[in-house]
Amino acid sequence: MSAVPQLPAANDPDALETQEWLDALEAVLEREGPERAHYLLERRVEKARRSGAYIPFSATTADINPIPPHLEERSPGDHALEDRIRSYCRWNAMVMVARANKNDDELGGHIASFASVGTLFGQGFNHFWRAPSDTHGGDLVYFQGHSSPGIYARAQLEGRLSEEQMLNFRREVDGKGISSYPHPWLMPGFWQFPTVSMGLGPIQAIYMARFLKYLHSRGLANTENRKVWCFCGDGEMDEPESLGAIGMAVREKLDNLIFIVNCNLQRLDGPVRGNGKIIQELEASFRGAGWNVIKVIWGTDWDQLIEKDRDGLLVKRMGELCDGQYQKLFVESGAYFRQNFFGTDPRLLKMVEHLSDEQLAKMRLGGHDPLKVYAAYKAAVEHTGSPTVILAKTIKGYGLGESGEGRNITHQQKKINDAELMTFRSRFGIPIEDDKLHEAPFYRPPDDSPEVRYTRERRKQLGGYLPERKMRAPKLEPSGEEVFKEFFSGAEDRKVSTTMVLVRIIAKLLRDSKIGKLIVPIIPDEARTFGMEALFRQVGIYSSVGQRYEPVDMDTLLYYKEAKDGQILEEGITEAGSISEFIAAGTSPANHGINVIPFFVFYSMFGLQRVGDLAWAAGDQRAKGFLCGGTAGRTTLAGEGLQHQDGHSHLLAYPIPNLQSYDPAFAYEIAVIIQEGIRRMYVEQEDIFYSLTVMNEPWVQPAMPEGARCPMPLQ
Ligand SMILES: Cc1ncc(C[n+]2csc(CCOP(=O)(O)OP(=O)(O)O)c2C)c(N)n1
Repeated sequence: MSAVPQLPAANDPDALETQEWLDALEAVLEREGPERAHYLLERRVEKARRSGAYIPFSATTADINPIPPHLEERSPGDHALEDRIRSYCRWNAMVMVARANKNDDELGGHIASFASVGTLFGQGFNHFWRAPSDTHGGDLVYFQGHSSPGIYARAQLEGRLSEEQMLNFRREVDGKGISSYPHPWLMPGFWQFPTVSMGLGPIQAIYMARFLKYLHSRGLANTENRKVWCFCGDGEMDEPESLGAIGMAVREKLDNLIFIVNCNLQRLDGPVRGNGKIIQELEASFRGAGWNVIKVIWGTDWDQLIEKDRDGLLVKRMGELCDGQYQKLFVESGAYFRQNFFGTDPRLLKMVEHLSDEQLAKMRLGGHDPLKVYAAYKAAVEHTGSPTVILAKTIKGYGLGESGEGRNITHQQKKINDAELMTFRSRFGIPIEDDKLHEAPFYRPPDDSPEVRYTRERRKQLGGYLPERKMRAPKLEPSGEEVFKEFFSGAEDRKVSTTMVLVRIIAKLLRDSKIGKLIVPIIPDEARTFGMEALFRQVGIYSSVGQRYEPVDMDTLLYYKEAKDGQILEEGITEAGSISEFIAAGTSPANHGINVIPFFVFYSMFGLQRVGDLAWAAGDQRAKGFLCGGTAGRTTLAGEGLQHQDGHSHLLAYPIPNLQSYDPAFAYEIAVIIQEGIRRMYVEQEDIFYSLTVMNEPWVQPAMPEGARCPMPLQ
């Protein structure tokens, strides 16, 4: 749906003609449907362009939901029951943070973010997110990290977490508490994705979706019906990583990927775009990139008003307000809303004269309306051919009352006074008596209550509880000494660089009958620098569409071979993307039940120094595999300038506790490190990963000295 430019009537030189065109279009819409109308419009635009007319591209649509009410899929759920479940989750999430901070100001935690995203999570849990089961590999959900209290509240309702654990929020000593943020080490059986460093969730989700397609295309796992859902804050979208790979998602047709941006219009300090419109801005970015964009701006209460808005006055008014104005409207009274939103035009005022101020104040936004959210999710999961982003408008601190809802301080709010508890309790109908309120008790209905039974039944239907982290892959069989043997005896007659040695080991591993197919070489456009181009032909470069062209070097032995079952992930010049893919591959044993072994080979300087936070995330996520810094060292390639002078990557690796970092000099050392690494990570299933640097200078490779392999057993 393209936005109709808001031209003042005075700019329309022939209103009658305009009306005729609009009527004709309306008739097509009614009789032949929107596709036909769209086709006719596009043909007209194309013709006009070819005749030389300048027709500017409009990346945004009107400031309303693109799915009209009559095309919304209705949720089959028990709405009243789901309403109560959401309310209990809201209450318990708020209570867990407030209680943790009651006696200790230092504990922190967040209330307002989950308060805004509650309905978006609830519909996912009740109707969409599939857990791994015999018939389904499971969806992968990247939850916004600081909304974790809401996930805990849901888990408590389902009976997965005890009240004692809830009371120990942020005090995870002796396994009796729960961590502030999603963390696969602190809560190993629960969290899959540590998402708190903003921007890293979105880019990792994109590469995870691509990796699922890769696994499927190579026949390693059936991932056809699995989806990746990623929740992001609207403030978070300012991180370069959040938007940095959205083009790739379209190129790769990642229709297994759904982003949900919780547009509560606020970040930590204040509005995300006080003077602008973040939803429209994000729509332009995603639409421009080719994503399927679903805006969930207005709730059902607004449907009738929009329906009656035949001359577009209301939609025009919706479009002209900036986010700072909306933020204020949402926290003010109904009378204020009437006067300041509708009061600019008597015709607008007339539209709402049948509604009381109280009714006006309660008009819901799309992101808080379960029906709208359900319809958007349903449309997203059924969409094919491109990724989907849902831009849901919400209120930060929804339900927190006058002091917390939509205020600039709300992000940091951790304490709730008795009056606020009472307002919250009454607004969401939590069955707690007044005289108990000051204790801020949790509310969990009994196990046999309709609410608890419903949550459990819904999860059963969807394959089980979520999130859940489990080691699903079996232990790998030890691989033979054969691959590594030649490197132990040295090559004294010729000089070889350790970069060449590494490449040779990878090439040999790829040929290994047992584990060859599990090796995943990942390269950000430096294969030729490291002498890896022979692999192009040997195992091919993964491409979701194969190779649609005859490569220019087809007549050479090592031509650039792309294939649907290609094994190399040639990422182009994106270290952030490459390490995200490394993480997707490296977490395969747990997330996909398959032991793939990634080797991410990069220009050493552009490894840990460039993408250190993602390397940290890999450690947090218990990813396995090898990070290989090629052409490292302070003395080599000096002529190329200081940006290739890496002698310090190991210092950067040092703080990551489960990253084993090596700076080998000789071929036999590299062979031992890789053989031992595979054994520890995949045979013993230790949750560690490796980084090693390899050099550019060729030198004589000695044989391994007698006894050097002790005390480490190699098999
Ligand atoms: C890289 C990074 N910088 C800063 C933070 C601290 N931080 C945590 S939440 C937050 C605000 C988030 O705002 P938004 O993304 O809009 O999400 P909301 O809480 O409003 O849903 C900030 C700055 C962080 N977690 N990661």
